[in-house]
Amino acid sequence: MSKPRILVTRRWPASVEVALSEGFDATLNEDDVALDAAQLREALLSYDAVLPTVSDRLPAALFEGDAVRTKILGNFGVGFNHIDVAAAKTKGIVVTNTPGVLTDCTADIAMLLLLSVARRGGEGERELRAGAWTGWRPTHLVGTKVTGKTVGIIGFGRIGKAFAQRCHFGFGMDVVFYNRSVVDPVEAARYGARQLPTVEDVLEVSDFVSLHCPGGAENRHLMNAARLAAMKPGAFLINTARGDVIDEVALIAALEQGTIRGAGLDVYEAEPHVPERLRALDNVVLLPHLGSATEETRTAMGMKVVDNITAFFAGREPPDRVA
Ligand code: 8YV
Repeated sequence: MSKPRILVTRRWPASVEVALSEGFDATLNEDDVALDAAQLREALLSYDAVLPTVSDRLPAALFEGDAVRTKILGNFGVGFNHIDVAAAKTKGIVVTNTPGVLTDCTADIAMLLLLSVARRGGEGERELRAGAWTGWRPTHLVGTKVTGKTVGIIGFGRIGKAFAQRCHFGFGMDVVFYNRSVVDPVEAARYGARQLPTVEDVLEVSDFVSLHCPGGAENRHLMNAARLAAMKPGAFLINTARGDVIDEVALIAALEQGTIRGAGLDVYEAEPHVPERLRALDNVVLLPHLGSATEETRTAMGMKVVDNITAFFAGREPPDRVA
């Protein structure tokens, strides 16, 4: 029997590409340039499996028509708001993701952003590299102490919990969170955290707010102008979730006007576009979507995709089918 034809839309860790090429009739994207809508549509017509990443937009329109050949989308990543899962489902296409393996590294990046923005690490690095550091002085780049402060987490899933653990047990912070379902207080206490009933309750008491909820329609612009205004004066916002969870235009205004003190961002509304007004601000630390970017994690993510499509084509239930 011939091997399933699969398309890997970007370059993946070498060991994973080897595994894919051994198990499947795999086409690799040698150039590593993001595919456009026409190429993705063509891929759905000609491959049994397409393995997309967050840089591949798969809206409902791409699934329309009768000739779709793809049976599974093995997404490289835990977030899948770039795929219209409902539209895929109407074509009988299974969608899988890679939960669990990127939890620690994404929580680490959130911590890195929190520390960098609080302690003005980005500003300091830029100043030094520009040759503008004039020497030590008591008032130079004075930031905000982290220990003893309150951090508010929006979304208490795997990554939210791992971040809570770091904040509470590693950095002596008080941790509160909002989650759409109720979390057993004993479970929450294991991560040093306490649930509050609403997002507003969290914003009211938090010196730092960190977003760990999914992107997509349900949380689009959860942090809008009103919620940014409801943050404590002098508070910081951290986002390692998805860009669309924040109204970026409202965020820029809040940062420019000093409604909030700073932001640490790893994700943006229209990646890789990052608005110039945001890039011009000193009180932000901006990373290019690095949440899961470690050798260990990217390899583990890839191997999870291999497991998912292997199970699927062997007639078994893929371990990470998304609902
Ligand atoms: C991934 C992420 O690297 O898994 C996710 O949801 O945000 C990233 O860490 C990216 O999505 C690659 O597809």
